[in-house]
Amino acid sequence: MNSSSQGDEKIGLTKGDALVIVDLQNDFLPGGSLAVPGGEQVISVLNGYIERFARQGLPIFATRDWHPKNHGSFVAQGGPWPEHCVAGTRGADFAPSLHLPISTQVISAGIEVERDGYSAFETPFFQQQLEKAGTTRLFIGGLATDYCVLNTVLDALALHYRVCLLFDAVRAVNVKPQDGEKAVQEMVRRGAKPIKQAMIL
Ligand code: VGL
Ligand code: ZN
Repeated sequence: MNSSSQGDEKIGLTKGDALVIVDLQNDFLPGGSLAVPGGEQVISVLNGYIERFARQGLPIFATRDWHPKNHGSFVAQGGPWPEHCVAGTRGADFAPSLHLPISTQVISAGIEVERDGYSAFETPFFQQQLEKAGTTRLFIGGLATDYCVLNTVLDALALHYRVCLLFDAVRAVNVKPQDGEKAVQEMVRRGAKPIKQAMIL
């Protein structure tokens, strides 16, 4: 994706918009057990988006990976990942430098042993809260591009939400080097609009 494909188009935030920050948790950041390369770089960008949504009184959601100690995705259970984001541990806490307002609605995912929880929509509570807030357009960024961001965005599109992908505020695990790029391509192909902060009025 080059910058010209995002153009100089501007986007005004309006009623029905909501910000969704995916899994900005210590374990996905440097020093964490499943650190996403460059993950720390999205924090200041997300703080900028948070400020704009908060200023307009628009809802802000923060999802979190919130696993039981014996989660099926962990190596000890034969899964692909090191132990990460165990509910209640420091690694599962939101990044301290992420300035989440007190009104932020927290959505926990991956709480069942046998389910990956890669999409916040696996938690029915998420969609309920979106409907309650009259949300029609989601601005989604966070970690990781090729797992939780990808799955949350694809579910949102399947449920007919409009989706703006915060292209400047996502980073990929890249188990294979192109995974992040492919994930972005798939999200865009399915209808997500890649945006960057400067486009927001
Ligand atoms: C995630 C790998 C394992 C994510 C969660 O938040 O993208 N990735 N669990
Ligand atoms: Zn996980």
